[in-house]
Amino acid sequence: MAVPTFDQAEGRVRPRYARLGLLGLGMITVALTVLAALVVFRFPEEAGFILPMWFAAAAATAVVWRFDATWARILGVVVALALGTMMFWLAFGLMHPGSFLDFVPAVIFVLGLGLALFGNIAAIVQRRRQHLDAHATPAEWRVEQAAVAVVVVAVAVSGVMSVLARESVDEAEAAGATPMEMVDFVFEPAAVEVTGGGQLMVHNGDPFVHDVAVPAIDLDPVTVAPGSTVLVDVDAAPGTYVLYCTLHSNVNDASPDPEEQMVATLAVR
Ligand SMILES: [Cu+2]
Repeated sequence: MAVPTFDQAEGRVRPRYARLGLLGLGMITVALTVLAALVVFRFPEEAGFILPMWFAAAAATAVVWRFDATWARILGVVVALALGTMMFWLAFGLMHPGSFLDFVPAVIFVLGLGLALFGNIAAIVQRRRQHLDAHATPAEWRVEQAAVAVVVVAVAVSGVMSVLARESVDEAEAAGATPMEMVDFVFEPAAVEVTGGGQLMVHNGDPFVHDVAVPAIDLDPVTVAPGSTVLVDVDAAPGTYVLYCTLHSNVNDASPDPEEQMVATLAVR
């Protein structure tokens, strides 16, 4: 004979997995809060895109938490699916553990998305089958603990890797190299000149990872971690080539617009 819980006393019994669905929505909100804070301070012109996403996540989390009903969970699933579609590019951050602000929000977002969809859908099904349980099951606890553990490990590993991934170039090495800056998702200057066999010295002033690639001369992407400076060898015949950040532009675009994409022109003399 189970002791009635507070919820049962109020006539509401929570389906299994409902906690996981709520945790998932909460994680999505946390990931978007980090991103929204960063965007508002560093890239205010992009705030019009991120703030509605953040608001949708926060509102869905609050509604599911407050109403704990099937209609609220359906709303939670719809919002999670919409955010997963609009923000799918966040998942690319999983490939860059050496860039804290790319990697950690990606881990929290992807994990949260999975839990939000699974938990809320399972809870809706449980409610229909009248399989109710006011207490979290041991399986639910384990999933919750595992999710928290994954986030803690991601923060620790990515934190250490981000510090270790920072590269710099000393003055002697930099002699003769053409400097180039990556800041606010733009190459500065947008046109650089290098002598064949010379070097570019590229600094990343953004809190996100960028890379440098020139497919036309078989220069594969060179990753530049946040705050890092790297030297890039330019070994090519004289000519003018398009230089890309492959993470923030489309290398298959024959004549990319520098306003739209993270590209620059490389002239080799
Ligand atoms: Cu980039």
